[in-house]
Amino acid sequence: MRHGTLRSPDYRGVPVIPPDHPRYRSLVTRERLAEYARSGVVAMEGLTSHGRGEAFDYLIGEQTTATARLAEQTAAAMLMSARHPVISVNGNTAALAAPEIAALQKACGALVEVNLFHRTGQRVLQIEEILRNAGADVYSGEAERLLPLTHDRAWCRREGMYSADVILVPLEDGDRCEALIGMGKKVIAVDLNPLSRTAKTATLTVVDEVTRALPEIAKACLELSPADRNRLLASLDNHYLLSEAIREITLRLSHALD
Ligand code: PTJ
Repeated sequence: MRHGTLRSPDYRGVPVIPPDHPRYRSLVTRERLAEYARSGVVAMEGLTSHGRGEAFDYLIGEQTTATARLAEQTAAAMLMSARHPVISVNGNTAALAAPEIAALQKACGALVEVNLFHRTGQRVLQIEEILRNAGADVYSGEAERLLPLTHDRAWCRREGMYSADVILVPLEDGDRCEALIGMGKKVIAVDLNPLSRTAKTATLTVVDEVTRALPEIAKACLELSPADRNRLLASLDNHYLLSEAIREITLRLSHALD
């Protein structure tokens, strides 16, 4: 399986999705997720998460909005100013964006750690391998049940997520975000749904598709000056960013049939 390229998975020696299909990119992404679900990397439940994400991506026009770009720059400022930044990766994120995770790690120096809701030892190893094959340096020490959660997202590494001050959590469910905030950490969410519990709980939410968001954050990490970073951090207002994301969606909907 190749990562980061838009190749149609070819089970029988014939391309399943013709490249001239108007929804080629979206269909190939679905095929990729389905294949990863069959191999156990993506949880079956992750397919429904992807469908929800697709629906919200339609609503923002399948593009990075002005508000998302501001959030991406602010995310870069948070990562670059952190003492111990960590990028948390689950099955969906690894399947969709392993090369983008590796590139962001290179740009900001964060530690990359796998953290799963539907956790099995086998899935952790599979996802770590995908990340390593994509060029990421994965932190994979002994995991312990360290986060105040009753489900398996509680498992993390003492020197990793548990000690982090800033954590990037793409495609998250709300519980852990809340727990991390309760532990005094700053959480950056990447979530196409501006109404989700994660989006509302995080310190900063990037309402953008993960494969668009991560390269924008990486680019900003390399480009922002210390003065830019300070300005972005001083004006961080997640309520404003979410209201603007909802306003952009409402505006698009009101002109949808023009
Ligand atoms: O791999 P595991 O076991 O850790 O499980 C991962 C999933 C994704 C199943 C788990 O975290 C989960 O159930 O997540 P939720 O609660 O469905 O939330 C995922 C959020 O990500 C939803 O609000 C979606 O709108 C959003 N989302 C889905 N795909 C994308 C996305 N946001 C950005 N880019 C996407 N491609």
